[in-house]
Amino acid sequence: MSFYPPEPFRIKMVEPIRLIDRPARQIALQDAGYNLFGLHSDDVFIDLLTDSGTGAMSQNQWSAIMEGDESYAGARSFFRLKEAVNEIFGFRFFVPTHQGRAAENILAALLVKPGQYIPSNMHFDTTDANIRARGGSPANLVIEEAFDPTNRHPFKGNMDIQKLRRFITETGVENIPFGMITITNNAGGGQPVSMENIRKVSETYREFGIPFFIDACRFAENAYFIKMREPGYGEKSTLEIAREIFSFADGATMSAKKDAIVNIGGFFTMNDETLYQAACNELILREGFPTYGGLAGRDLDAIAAGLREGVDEDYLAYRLGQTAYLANLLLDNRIPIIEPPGGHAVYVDAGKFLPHIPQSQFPGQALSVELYIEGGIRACEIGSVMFAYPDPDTGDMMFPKLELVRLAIPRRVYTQSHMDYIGGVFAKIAKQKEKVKGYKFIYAPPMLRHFTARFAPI
Ligand code: PM9
Repeated sequence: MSFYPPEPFRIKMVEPIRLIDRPARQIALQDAGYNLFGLHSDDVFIDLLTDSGTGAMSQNQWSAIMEGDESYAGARSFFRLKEAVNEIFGFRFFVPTHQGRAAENILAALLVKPGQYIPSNMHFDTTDANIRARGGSPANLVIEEAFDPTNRHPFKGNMDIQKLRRFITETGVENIPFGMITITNNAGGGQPVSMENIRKVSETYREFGIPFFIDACRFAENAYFIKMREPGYGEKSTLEIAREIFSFADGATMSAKKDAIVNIGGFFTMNDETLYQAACNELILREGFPTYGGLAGRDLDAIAAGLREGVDEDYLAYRLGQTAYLANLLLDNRIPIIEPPGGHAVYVDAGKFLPHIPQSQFPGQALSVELYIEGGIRACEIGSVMFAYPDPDTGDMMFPKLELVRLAIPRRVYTQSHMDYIGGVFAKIAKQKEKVKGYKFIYAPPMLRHFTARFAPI
């Protein structure tokens, strides 16, 4: 029996949810074109689509919201956020943005030229798409262990340093405007990156004079994994570990909707003053004045409070413990998952679970649909719907190595009985999995197609 850590909070406000009946779920799904993003949230019982912007804010955050200063320029809220960002990230400059992808858009708009390459362990879909939208090519150089779901490497988000060196030498430094790393590695199972690896990545980029930016959405979960798993870090605080992580980089993009536990917001932070000035100009053009960046003053205050709560170790122990509990429930039912579980989600290996469905018929999509029909659970496909692209030279479809379904756990939202319910739904599906059928596209946009594509069962 796996351990469920008691929540380090009690519930002061509740939001009703309900399970509509099976025929109603079938109709809702048909109306949504079998795309879970197309469902009305009222028709979803347990929503594991994303951990982004779906967390429950604390009483401190709600009271900080009441203190929001809505001045157009120079708001007190901006300076409070600046202090929190500086305390944790330590870069010289920062601009707020309305969410993470806006920060990525500014970074890509300013630095990526057509034909250039951006290495990372693995880019998430919005980073990948922002680089491609500027004519660049994202390159994923994660260690090979990341592609072996049952390999229990403690830091499966690590970048392969040999691959990185080879990539830089073969591509040419002049074609690499900056390098990145994503912590934790969302596209690869929410897996952490070790401090040793971050340091080596930084040294490699610095040796070649390549600026280094961290996609920091889940930096606090990553820092806590370092504390738990990396020799020499057990006695350090998560805050100290986070500061050390960022000391190796030249800047970071952040979606505050994850580890800052807010419903909207993000920022772009950096050391280079020229880049900061250019970012301010981009921001003014697309987001807003540099002291509010597309957000209300109250949002800035909620982020400032959330950033500090996000590194609280009681919270992080509960957070990662809840994810591990769900992972163990699935393993007990022989559901293949990426092991060990990551921080924010459990990733089911749909390719292995449904071996009778080929990649071209989207096994991850098929399992996501089944979870909704069987139990009103909404999950997110992270497989060929999200990441299969035609090869630019041959036109052949290039499929990702893994077909995953992500059960992302919103922060401070669901309880142990919700986790037990999810385990029960999986157990039912497992008994009749041979009957699950594949899907085909009936509409797919050219980029980020998982958001708006429509499907039909095969
Ligand atoms: N991630 C997620 O669900 C939300 C969009 S996809 C449903 O995992 C990383 C590592 C992310 C990420 C968003 C972003 C973009 C950047 N990097 O959503 O624009 O996981 O705030 O952040 C989502 P925004």
